[in-house]
Amino acid sequence: MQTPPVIRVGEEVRRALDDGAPVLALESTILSHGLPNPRNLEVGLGSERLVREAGVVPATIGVVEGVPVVGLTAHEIERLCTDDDVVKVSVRDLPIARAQRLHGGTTVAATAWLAHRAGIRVMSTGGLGGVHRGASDTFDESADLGTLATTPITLVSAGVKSILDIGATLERLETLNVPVVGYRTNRYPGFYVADSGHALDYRIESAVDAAALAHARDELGLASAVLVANPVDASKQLDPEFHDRVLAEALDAASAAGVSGHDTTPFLLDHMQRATGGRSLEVNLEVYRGNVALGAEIARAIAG
Ligand code: PSU
Ligand code: MN
Repeated sequence: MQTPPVIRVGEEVRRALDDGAPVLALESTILSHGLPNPRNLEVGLGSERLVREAGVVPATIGVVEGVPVVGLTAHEIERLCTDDDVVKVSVRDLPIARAQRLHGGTTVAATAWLAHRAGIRVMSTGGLGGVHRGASDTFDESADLGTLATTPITLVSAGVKSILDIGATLERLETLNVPVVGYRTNRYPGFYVADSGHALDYRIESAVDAAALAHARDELGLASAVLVANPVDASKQLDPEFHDRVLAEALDAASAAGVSGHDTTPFLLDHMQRATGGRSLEVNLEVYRGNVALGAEIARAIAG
């Protein structure tokens, strides 16, 4: 039996990387586990189109039959969006998926790790994983944080969702030596809302500033990712008061229903979606589009 490649890099991505052309990595857990079908497929293919229109080669990353793929084909993206045998793959799941030939959507952690190994410098996501509420008891903190501490990539996100403990997440990023800058803001965004209520010490004004920051990190030989926090446009955010009320209701409902552990996030997101009449999903898509567009701009600035 032939041994599968360790990482399969798509033809177009390989050529772009060889030529020093800009490439933007995109995650796939958002497709396999984060968005409902068929919106996930529209988002998966639509964001690749957006990246191309910006003159950048998209590299959606995922796992196909155990093989990590950097630059999934449209057919493979469709499979991750529609099949129900697709698992959520963070870094620790890569060997299991490989040995058992599983299909997987990769988290920010696994996507960043694979992108960096393939030589990609920039990636976009919607919301970053972080520290869960109650983590001081449960120890539930996303592997995204630890992985970003040792993966020198530039990551564009709209912060972490407010269902997490945002203050604790920012503290952990500080401990892990991960620089965080606001894109044209000094406020850390709260995914659905432009301002999470937490301040940032530093901001950048342009994609060129982000490229300069990544370059400085490389010159210093630091291994950490650079996080660019890109808020949703204030005119498109969930009304902050409405957001706070719905979130409080969702948290109450979760505790009343005795939901805990890995079931908590899907429960809260589903509750938010129903309680906002689908508005939270629309904001989610808007946020993601914005991050993909900015990521493409940064990829171009870095490729120079
Ligand atoms: N945040 C969201 N939606 C998502 C995710 C995060 O609002 O789908 C995904 C991302 O892929 C992220 C992962 O990397 O969940 C984090 O999961 P965990 O907390 O299990 O590490
Ligand atoms: Mn977890």
